[in-house]
Amino acid sequence: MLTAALVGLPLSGRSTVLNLLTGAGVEVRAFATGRAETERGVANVPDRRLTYLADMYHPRKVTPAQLEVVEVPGLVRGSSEGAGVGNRFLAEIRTVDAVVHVLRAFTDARVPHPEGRIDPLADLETVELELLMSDLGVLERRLERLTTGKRKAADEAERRLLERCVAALGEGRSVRSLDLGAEERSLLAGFGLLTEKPAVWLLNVDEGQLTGDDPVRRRVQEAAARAGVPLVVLSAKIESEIAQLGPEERALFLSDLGVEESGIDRLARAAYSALGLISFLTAGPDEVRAWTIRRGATAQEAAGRIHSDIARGFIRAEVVAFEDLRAAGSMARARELGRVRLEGKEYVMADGDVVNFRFHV
Ligand SMILES: Nc1nc2c(ncn2[C@@H]2O[C@H](COP(=O)(O)OP(=O)(O)O)[C@@H](O)[C@H]2O)c(=O)[nH]1
Ligand SMILES: [Mg+2]
Repeated sequence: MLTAALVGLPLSGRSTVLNLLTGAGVEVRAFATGRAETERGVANVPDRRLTYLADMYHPRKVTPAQLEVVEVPGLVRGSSEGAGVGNRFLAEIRTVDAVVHVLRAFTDARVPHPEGRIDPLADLETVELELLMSDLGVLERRLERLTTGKRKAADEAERRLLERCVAALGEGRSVRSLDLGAEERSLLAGFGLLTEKPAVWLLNVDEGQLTGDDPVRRRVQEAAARAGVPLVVLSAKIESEIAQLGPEERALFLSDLGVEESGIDRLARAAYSALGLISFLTAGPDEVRAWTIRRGATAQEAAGRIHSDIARGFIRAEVVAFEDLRAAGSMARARELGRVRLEGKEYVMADGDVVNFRFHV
């Protein structure tokens, strides 16, 4: 299962968001206490296609896609140089697959901001600088080894690549922003560079900042568009209230806010998508289920997600796009309309493909 890390300054709302995503029951505190462990949990990725298929098949079980979420504690200004406990956790972020930057825009006198002012873009810069410095340290140590050791021709390509990365970081640019080929990316993969990981920004706002022309929200939206990073705007406080409601009240509450979906649901899907993941679906009277694959996975790889025997004995995949199935109203009708295709091993799966694999054992 792939992992997304919630990263941010203390008291930005990470624990609140982790609880909302995973129901992990992590303690939420109004003051930064310095006590710090990595908290983790598993989040369901909400998918309305599953609800629709469940209405169609009345299965015994509905299984959504999932991703792991961890809260990275203790990042403050100076962490990469050993301030606070942050340095330890920078190493921990190296193992995750994507980073969610939790940015505080809410104002609350009972929750003191560690830097004494509300400025989400400045907070982002503070945290990104720590990630950048940490990457710089990793690359410089490696470069030193490459230049002082016996110089091998095979190391030359790596050395040039690392120098390019170091130059970018030195100018305050992330490794993500570099235009790298597949070979270069795989050379870098082992370093777990923090600024190379896909990112999502989460702006945690007050209720009043959710709608209308809020200048803070607008500035962050513009910066996200410039950086090409997906942005989710939500109020963790309101999301916590929504989470207490039953399904009907919840729908009413959301329609009062003028939205169809809670911010937390949007966040889960944004992180899933930033991780490069899509879902294919299987449906029957036993189970309706979303299965996670990488974007670009083939039908045979998808079959292997369910069982290695299905991949090995793969004959054909019967595939219908979810939207085609919905338009047809039933699998039988979709078949009559010629919407159900037979695909081979090499077929590249699309998000929302409803699939039945034919295989021999
Ligand atoms: N007013 C307000 N308070 C919030 C919001 N999100 C979190 N908080 C509060 O801020 C404090 C710190 O939240 P927490 O999730 O523990 O932050 P963390 O340190 O980043 O894990 C807690 O008292 C939360 O109740 C919000 O959207 N609005
Ligand atoms: Mg916390």
